[in-house]
Amino acid sequence: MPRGAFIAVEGLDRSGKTTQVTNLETRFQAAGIDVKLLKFPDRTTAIGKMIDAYLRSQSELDDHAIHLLFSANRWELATTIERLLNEGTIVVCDRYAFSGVAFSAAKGLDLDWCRSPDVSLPAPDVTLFLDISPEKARERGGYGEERYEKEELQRKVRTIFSKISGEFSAEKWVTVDAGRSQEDVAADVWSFVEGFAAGVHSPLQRLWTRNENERDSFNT
Ligand code: Z5A
Ligand code: MG
Repeated sequence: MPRGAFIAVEGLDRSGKTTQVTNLETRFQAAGIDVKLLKFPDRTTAIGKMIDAYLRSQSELDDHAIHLLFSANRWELATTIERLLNEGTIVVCDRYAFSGVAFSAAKGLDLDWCRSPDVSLPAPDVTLFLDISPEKARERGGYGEERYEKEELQRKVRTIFSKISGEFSAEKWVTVDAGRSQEDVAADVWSFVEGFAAGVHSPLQRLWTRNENERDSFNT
């Protein structure tokens, strides 16, 4: 029996990730396919509550410490992700480890150091990167109140996402122009993932390890 596909959706602030993952969930469900939507940070866990307080500027943490908490927040769901995939459920993630690396590196931390705590997490079969210019994002109501919602940081984050994307093959990292209408973006997103509806026959890979099909793997 094929396993479920692991689909990550990444992107800048206001790029429409939550809108698009919700739409994907609806489309897979309508097709009678088991799907589970996850969101990182998962603010419901004990670690997630610490992250939430930090993002709302209700607590202060060293940049390395908050980075490790974001990673731990993924690790606490790693076995759940693996179990769901093995049961044949499609897992769709709203942000994943690439956000972790991009935001912390944009703050000035070493890129390879940023990757290390996430090495060997379940690797997405495909990552859809919703790309939007800060100008377009601003048209969507501007940035909010949270710590990272500032244009200068978002520009740096976009540059680092672009660097990360260069490490993956075109099948594994798909950049979608998210500055268009919700319907146009949704049509593109669906065209890239509908092939995964039937499941995946290859084994689940591990993020940033030798067995992951990357052009320029962290460990090689
Ligand atoms: N972070 C980190 O540092 N390290 C990590 O490891 C992880 C995350 C996982 C919180 O993330 C912060 O955590 C984030 C990165 C950091 N900081 N920043 N920036 P979050 O995921 O919880 O953030 P969020 O609150 O969900 O916001 P968001 O992700 O930026 O929004 P979005 O999901 O991309 O967009 P949306 O909610 O779908 O849409 C935004 C608005 O635009 C909304 O009014 C929509 O109706 C509208 N919209 C959506 N699509 C369109 C189109 N196509 N046209 C016009 N309007 C649209
Ligand atoms: Mg969101």
